[in-house]
Amino acid sequence: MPITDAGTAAAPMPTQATCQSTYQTRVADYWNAEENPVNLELGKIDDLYHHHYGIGDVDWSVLDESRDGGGDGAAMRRDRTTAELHRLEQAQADLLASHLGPLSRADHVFDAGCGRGGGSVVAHLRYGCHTDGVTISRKQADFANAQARSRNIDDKVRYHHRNMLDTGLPSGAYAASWNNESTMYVELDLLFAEHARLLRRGGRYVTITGCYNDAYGRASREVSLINAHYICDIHPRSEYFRAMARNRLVPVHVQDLTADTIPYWELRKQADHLVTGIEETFLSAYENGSFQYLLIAADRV
Ligand code: SAH
Ligand code: GPP
Ligand code: MG
Repeated sequence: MPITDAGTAAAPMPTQATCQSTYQTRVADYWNAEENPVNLELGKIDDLYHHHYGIGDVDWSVLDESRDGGGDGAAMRRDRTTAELHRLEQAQADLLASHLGPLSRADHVFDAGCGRGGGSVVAHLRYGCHTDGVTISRKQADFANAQARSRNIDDKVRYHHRNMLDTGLPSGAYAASWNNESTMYVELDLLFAEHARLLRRGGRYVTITGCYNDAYGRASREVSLINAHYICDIHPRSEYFRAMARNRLVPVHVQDLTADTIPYWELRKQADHLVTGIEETFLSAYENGSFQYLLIAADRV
């Protein structure tokens, strides 16, 4: 089914998430209520709102100002730490986007589990492409569309309140698609079947995700705590490759980002004004080998 220039499908599309389970309603409730400073304060810096973690080396000089001195020093430490965490989250988004291309301005891409929309904006600014983002949270979709309007890119960057397993978007219309930290909310077979339906042959799928390590055994205590914290269900690493193979997605690049994300958590742990309480759990999960931060890029064959 062709997509019109404005990025809308020719056929009627559902206006809200369909076939929503009770679990998915609880997940939507979480994201409709979510207002963590670690997400909003970072996003405010340049209006790129991310709900994922960071990668890369930390500039530890951000902590040089005294934490306890009060006044300007403490404020400067807070602001520099906030900016540094945002820089690392932005580096993660840039890495994912770099694996989507090459793409042209005429191409359409699909952002599955788009959060407050930052990832689609990054892809659009990089490639000039059309984007469709989908989130189970109405509030996030409204927020992201308001951001696109204020940037004057709402003709090409669109967000929908939908279930990513059942998007109603047109088959074979997308040159690339991705999940940035959103695969742990769904059954992978259902998810990859929807990506395979939406992607054209030769299209590119990318995910950055946290998975549990089969070589450790089963899900560790820390993995279970992360699941409880976010109301998600982290999959084992093996399941990604099995489910991709069953759904015409052939991995072309796999990168273990675990070592690259640990510095982000080390800095976040020290950001008293931003911590949510999950920081030590992530660090233990990575350090005891039970949990891995992974990028997988695959071709739709
Ligand atoms: N990819 C974004 C947000 C990740 S947070 C980013 O990198 O910033 C996880 C997102 O998955 C949330 O936006 C949540 O609403 C979404 N999500 C979870 N289950 C979903 C489902 N079944 N359909 C659509 N979105 C879903
Ligand atoms: C989103 O980030 C977190 C998730 C989508 C769930 C779990 C991810 C894993 C890799 C297991 P966020 O930016 O909303 O979280 P926080 O508020 O902690 O920064
Ligand atoms: Mg965050």
